Amino acid sequence: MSVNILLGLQWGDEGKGKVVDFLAPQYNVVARFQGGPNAGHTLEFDGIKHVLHQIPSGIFRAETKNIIGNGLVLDPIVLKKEIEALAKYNLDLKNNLFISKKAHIILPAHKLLDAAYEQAKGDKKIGSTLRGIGPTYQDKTGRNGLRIGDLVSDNFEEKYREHLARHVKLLEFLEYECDPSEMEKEFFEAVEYLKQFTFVDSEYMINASIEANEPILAEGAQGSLLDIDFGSYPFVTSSHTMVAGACTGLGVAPKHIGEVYGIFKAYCTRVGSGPFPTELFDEDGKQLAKVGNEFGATTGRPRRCGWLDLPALKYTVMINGVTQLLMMKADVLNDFDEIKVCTHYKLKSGELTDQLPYDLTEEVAEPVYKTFKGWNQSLEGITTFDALPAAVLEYVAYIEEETGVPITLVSTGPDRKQTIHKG
Ligand code: 2SA
Ligand code: MG
Repeated sequence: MSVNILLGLQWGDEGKGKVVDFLAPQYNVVARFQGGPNAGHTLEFDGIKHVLHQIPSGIFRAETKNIIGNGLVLDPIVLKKEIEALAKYNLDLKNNLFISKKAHIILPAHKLLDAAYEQAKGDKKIGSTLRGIGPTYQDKTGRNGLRIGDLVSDNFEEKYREHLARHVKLLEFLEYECDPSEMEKEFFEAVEYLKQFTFVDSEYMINASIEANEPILAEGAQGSLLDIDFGSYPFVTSSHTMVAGACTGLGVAPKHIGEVYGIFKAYCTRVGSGPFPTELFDEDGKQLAKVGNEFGATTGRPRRCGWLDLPALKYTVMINGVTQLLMMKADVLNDFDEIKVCTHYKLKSGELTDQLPYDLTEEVAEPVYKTFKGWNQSLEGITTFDALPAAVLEYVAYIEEETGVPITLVSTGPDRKQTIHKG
């Protein structure tokens, strides 16, 4: 059995949490492969709204094994809170949550370093969620990190102090005034708390599941345009948010990859700094933000909004080998008389292109739009593609033709039930 991968094709917040939850019944295993507490996956069902950060979105299905892969960076303090917030649902986390021993630990000082680096950037801030993601991945690739497997070693505290000494020097160098010991008590309490859960060699676990023909879903966080290599660098996150990240973040060979579900919003949003060619500053932008309730699920920050960007979508479809497209939040466009899609960029050189230039900010003069007639009606109660208004179908068909990939799911609201799926 192969591993199907679900990932965001824009700047995150495409609605991945909802889709994984919707697809989860088909899978025995749901695994996260990158990112950490910077992610916010919102699930809504039976009138409950729940946000997950580091725990895979299959957690609400009792029969699903949920794996936190080696590619993540984990904050014990946040994870403890996340687990405690799930207590009211009577889930059996000791039996269906598995944490890779090779996942790296976000230490209290990593969060301070995140803030220190951002402060040092002045007006070039990348708009980090300040969850310690960058500094922890930096320590990982710099071969200085601490991993979940280290938590159970007798000298964990000693190792912690060695890292702290190095981080304190860095903080001093960055002239960032803080007291890293402030979070220490909470950190060590969380570390003790986590020891009751199952730490695994997740690469063996997942390959055993492949061998046993169990259906597996790998759940991406953030989006491909925030990928450390292919995103709008340096305004990116520090992990591989693209399909290859699932191979390195779980220990799955490329030959085992099956379907690649690419999730995108019917428009675009971005939180944090960085180029966003189709960003709207007018009433349309305000309407998208308001109707779409566009606020970060982790930090509550308002998201920037704009029209769908096809050059960017085609790019992320390409680098991920997307086999099915899933279009989210179509209902947010319900009340627009006209809907626009950016088909090309006009470059400052005067040239038209449908490819992503090296530097969007420096090279793009303006987006070139194609205008569609809006559907001007509610999509409430529609359960099949055939029943969708003609204008929605036209929009869907155009995106399919441009990307060369079928749209197999259209979401018309946050609830599990508001999902139109092609069989
Ligand atoms: P970081 O935290 O250092 O990895 O941030 C680097 C850039 O990546 C962006 N980023 C995100 N963009 C959208 N959604 C994210 N997750 C949360 C959510 C965001 C929130 O799901 O709602 O609540 O604010 C996420 N995480 C990282 C970030 O904005 C920086 O541009
Ligand atoms: Mg999110």
